[in-house]
Amino acid sequence: MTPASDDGRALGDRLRSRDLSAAAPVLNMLESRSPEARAQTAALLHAVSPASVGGEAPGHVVGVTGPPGVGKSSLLSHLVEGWRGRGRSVAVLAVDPSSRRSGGALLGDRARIDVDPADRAVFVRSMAAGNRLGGLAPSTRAAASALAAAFDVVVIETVGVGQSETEVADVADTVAVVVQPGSGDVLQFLKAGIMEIPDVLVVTKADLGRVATRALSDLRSALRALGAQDTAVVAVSSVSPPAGIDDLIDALDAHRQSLDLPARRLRARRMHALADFSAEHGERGLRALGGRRAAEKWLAEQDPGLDVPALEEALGERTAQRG
Ligand SMILES: Nc1nc2c(ncn2[C@@H]2O[C@H](COP(=O)(O)OP(=O)(O)O)[C@@H](O)[C@H]2O)c(=O)[nH]1
Ligand SMILES: [Mg+2]
Repeated sequence: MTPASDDGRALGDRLRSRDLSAAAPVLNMLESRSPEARAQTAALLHAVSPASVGGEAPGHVVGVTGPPGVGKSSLLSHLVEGWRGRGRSVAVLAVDPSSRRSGGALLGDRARIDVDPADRAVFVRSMAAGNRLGGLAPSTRAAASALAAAFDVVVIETVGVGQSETEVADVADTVAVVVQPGSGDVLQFLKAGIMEIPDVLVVTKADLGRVATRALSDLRSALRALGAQDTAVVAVSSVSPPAGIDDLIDALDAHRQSLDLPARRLRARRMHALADFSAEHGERGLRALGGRRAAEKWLAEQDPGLDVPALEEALGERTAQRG
């Protein structure tokens, strides 16, 4: 027997009543691979679905992504403090590439996200990465949507830059791409159209001075040339005295305000179901759906009221019909 506190539906109810202490058992359940946990996860996702919550989960899901060493974790320590200063509860899911076989070499001198351990309105968890750089494990998608029922802000920190390398845009309401001053990669990707225009661009290490100022102006002129001059570009420094943190929080909030949240969340649920389906059934499963593009197209035609477990079930039924 599982204790009642580990029951998926009970945990979902706790999140819905904004019981932040549910976060740790929720993550334990989502990361467990037992068959029992799978059924409980479906119950949890149902309990935090819009139909159960009575609308989209209130939290702001923010993706923070960029190459290793750019300063994401250092920045998050300050962002968490800034959000707390505004009275918001924060959960951070740090997707850890060290669990990948080749990941160790990427890490260098990595900072940890530094938070007040006594603050119960802050939850930080490292999670395994998906199969590709920038890829998310199914448990991270589930965790983000579940925790958004309870926390004011849910951050997913991922490593990656460019197009094929990041899945965080499928999950987050707002994606901040973090740029290293003096490295032209994001600029080149934007100009070449390889990378979709992020919701917010962040230039880190503003304390480095001119190289950071240049990165800022180069990005702004590239955005203007692309007709995306409204995209916020914010410079921050995570060394004392920290700078730009409030501006960044304001920029993230402004994006959230301007967003069609139900549309973005609906897409996130469909992509989540497809990701879970392909994690379970692999390439063969996708082929049985006629390929990824066809599956996405079909999902886009389904009832917007379906939650993730229902969408997964529908995908399974579709392979059975086609097969
Ligand atoms: N000068 C300077 N160094 C920074 C800043 N932010 C981070 N760093 C350093 O950059 C390195 C990588 O930072 P980290 O936060 O681990 O980057 P992540 O891999 O993107 O999470 C560490 O040595 C940090 O001390 C900053 O604002 N200014
Ligand atoms: Mg980091």
